[in-house]
Amino acid sequence: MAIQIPSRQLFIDGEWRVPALKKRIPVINPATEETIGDIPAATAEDVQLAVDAARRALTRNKGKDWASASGAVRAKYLRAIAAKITEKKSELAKLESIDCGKPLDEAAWDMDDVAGCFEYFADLAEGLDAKQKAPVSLPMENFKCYVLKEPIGVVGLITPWNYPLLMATWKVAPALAAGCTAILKPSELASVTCLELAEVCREVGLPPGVLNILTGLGPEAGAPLASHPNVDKIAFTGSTMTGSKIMTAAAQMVKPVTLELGGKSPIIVFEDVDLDKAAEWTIFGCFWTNGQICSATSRLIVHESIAAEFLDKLAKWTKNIKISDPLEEGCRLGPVVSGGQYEKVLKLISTAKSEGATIVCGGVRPEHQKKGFFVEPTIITDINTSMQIWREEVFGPVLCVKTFATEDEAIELANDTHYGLAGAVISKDLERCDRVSKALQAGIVWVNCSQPCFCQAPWGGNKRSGFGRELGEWGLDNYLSVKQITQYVSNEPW
Ligand code: TXE
Repeated sequence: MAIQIPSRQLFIDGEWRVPALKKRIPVINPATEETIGDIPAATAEDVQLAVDAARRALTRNKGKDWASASGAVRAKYLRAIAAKITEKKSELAKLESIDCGKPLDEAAWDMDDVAGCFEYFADLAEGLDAKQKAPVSLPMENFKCYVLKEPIGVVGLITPWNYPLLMATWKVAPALAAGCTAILKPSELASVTCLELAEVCREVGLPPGVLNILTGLGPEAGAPLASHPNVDKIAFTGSTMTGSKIMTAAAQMVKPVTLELGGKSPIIVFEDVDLDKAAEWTIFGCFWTNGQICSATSRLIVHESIAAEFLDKLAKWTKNIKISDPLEEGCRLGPVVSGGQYEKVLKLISTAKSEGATIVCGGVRPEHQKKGFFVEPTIITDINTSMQIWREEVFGPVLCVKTFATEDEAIELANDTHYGLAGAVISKDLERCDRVSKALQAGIVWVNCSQPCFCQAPWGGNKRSGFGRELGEWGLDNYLSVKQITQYVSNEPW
């Protein structure tokens, strides 16, 4: 019998609640196509209950609410959550793996990152106490001014399926650290570990209503959250199209949003590189998590003098990537997340082929995988820059290759996209790396590597990849509102 996931309900006001319409969504293991359980489907009525609970938790009895608790108190809960995640790491990793198709090792690393992120924002929550009442120097001596950083309020957090628990944590941890209360709406394609986060919150005794978790479909659960008048801010990671809808809904209420959207990031490989090292980063940067990373460096721009040799090496190594059930030892590439995503990836590849591109390797389902949404890692050449495969986010294991002759040409190719999330430059010449880093239109640039991510450093993009920065101090600021308090101190009569 297939492994089953725990049966859970919606998490509202510190309790499990059956969804108002009693609907549930089946959960499919993408490696086997078997149904392994189901998750509750929230609708507008459940959103209302969750928003009310979050508002009560924010403003409950004076002094006992989440917003005015000290950063040190909030940090205690965040650390307790981190400790529980670590305790349950192998169970959570396995659930993540069967829910979204991620190799088990990678899912386990994600759980370490989740715990690390809660710990990191616990530190920042403690630090906030000391930063309150920061003085502002004014040019008139009979006025004194200081600044308070206050939680924005009740926040809606809408997250995707590629790093289900980690992407939720990138939002939940800073929001709670800042003193906000939250409603998390994970992706209907991978919600299982987010429901386990609810169980963790219950176990550590997080006050009711501080974090509410509503699983469900985007239009039915996400949309009413984004447009709710009593939600003070929305943070979203997902597609550019849905991000635009969320921004439109938020605009009706003049509600702040942060948007982390799609990408089509370049990796520029110059002629002076160590080919082995450059190949390792190119493969990792595009095929890690099956290419289902918003920052995947999926457009390889390689110097024409090394292109043939480099491509040979890439193709040879790519063919050796172990594709298997993600729970199998040594798996490096599992299935993509769903049947829909599988169809999307294969269709983009076949369109590219029909437009004259060459498939160097991959492009099909692996022969040995009879079931599951598997796609072989794919390298494509003979591309022109107007092709869909070059311009659109694939969100699958597909690397597109173009060559360049000069540095200016490489930069022009790299920046010729609506997206602006990330980019990588590989060269031994660090001055050149510096020039190119500055010239790339992206929120994140990696030099001689691709994809390393640290919760201390800002994360986010430009152009249609969204705006706002998550992680680090910038991530905390997303959930804080700045208030100036200015006092007239003269003894002179009015
Ligand atoms: O994304 P959606 P999907 C890209 C990637 C992928 C494509 C489609 O190219 O192939 O998007 O994936 C919620 N109001 N990325 O359909 O729709 C939804 O329930 C409010 C890149 O999964 O953006 C989920 O929780 N919420 C990306 C979340 O939005 C709505 C990661 C993301 O789903 C909603 C994921 C609505 N009207 C996909 N409609 C990245 N940047 O990392 C949907 N949602």
